[in-house]
Amino acid sequence: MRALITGITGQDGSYLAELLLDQRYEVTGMVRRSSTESFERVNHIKDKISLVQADLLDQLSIINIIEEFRPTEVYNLAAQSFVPTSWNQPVLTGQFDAIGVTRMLEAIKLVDKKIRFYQASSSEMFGKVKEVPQKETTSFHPRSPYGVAKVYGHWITVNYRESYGLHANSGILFNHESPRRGLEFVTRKITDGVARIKLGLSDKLALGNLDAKRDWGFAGDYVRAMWLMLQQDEPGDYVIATGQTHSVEQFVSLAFSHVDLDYKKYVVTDPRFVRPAEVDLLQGDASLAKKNLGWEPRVSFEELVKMMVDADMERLSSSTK
Ligand code: NAP
Ligand code: G4F
Repeated sequence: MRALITGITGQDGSYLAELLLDQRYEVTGMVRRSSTESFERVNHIKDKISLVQADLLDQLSIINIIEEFRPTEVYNLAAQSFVPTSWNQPVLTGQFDAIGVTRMLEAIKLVDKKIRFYQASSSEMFGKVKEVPQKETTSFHPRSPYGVAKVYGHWITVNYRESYGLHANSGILFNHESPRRGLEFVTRKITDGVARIKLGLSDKLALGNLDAKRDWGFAGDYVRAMWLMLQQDEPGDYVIATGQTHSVEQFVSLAFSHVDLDYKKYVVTDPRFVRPAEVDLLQGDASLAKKNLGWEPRVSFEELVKMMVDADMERLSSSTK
């Protein structure tokens, strides 16, 4: 089995590469050209994978990589994934997260229609939610250029499945986190902030809307669901979530209390981190994934928060020694 992962240098790409290597796949990662290479998240496995340059913006580079490597499975994880950036760079976000998906699908259609395809869709598509919890049949109402682009990516995946018979799958993943999460996302910003305050490197943490609620799971659990989707006889769309929702404030409170601190003494709100349109509440229903894929999350919310705080404490303690 040969897998091509776009976005291999990201949080999910690194966990998925580990999982596929364990299953004895040959793994190729698509990376975009940069003047400085930062492959931090995959450094520990770099001898076991191949990294090849191509870009979601460049159709020919995608065709070439698929033609040359001939993957049996393609996981399209690459994206401009930070919601606030999508208001500042809406056109680029659309190019990566919407049209980029069409480029991937066109390349597969051209080179080999038997290649199985995974699209990284998002619970941000539900936006101003129409029902609680959200499932595969819940209609979309995205609230950011990112969410809008992901809706396009989702439907073009469905469309290529229905039009050309591709084994094209859309995983509608709710927020998933880990010690490898980018520092700008709220969970990692909090756990990094907690560790800095505990170690005396900082004395406050500025956040935006503390009332927003998310269904947070562990990234290592969620990449297993991606792989399971591509092992089914029939392609499909699946919500992947824990089914539980917590507010940002609850995450903050648990993270601070894990190192015996009272968050009220350190957290300040800053309007710079408040969004023009908010997604107030996400809570997913993953019963279809449980039934068809046998997928269930293994790491609880409490375990996730503690894992992330502990990892940031360890990283920052060793860097200050
Ligand atoms: P991430 O850590 O931000 O990683 C994004 C990856 O995309 C990076 O490897 C990045 O490469 C790559 N990339 C961006 N633009 C590219 C381009 N033009 N050409 C090639 N590669 C490009 O994101 P993640 O959290 O792992 O998420 C993976 C995917 O799942 C994304 O599509 C995201 O939108 C989606 N998703 C994530 C979540 C979540 O909670 N994490 C939930 C639902 C859906 P560089 O290293 O060069 O920047
Ligand atoms: O961690 P966030 O930036 O993640 P968001 O916007 O939910 O998006 C993430 O999950 C999506 C799946 O639903 C993915 F598709 C997407 O790629 C990304 O991985 O923000 C979570 C919540 C928001 O409601 C935000 O307003 O936290 C709130 N928040 C409050 N203070 C903050 C902050 N978010 C950030 N990033 N920074 C803050 O200071």
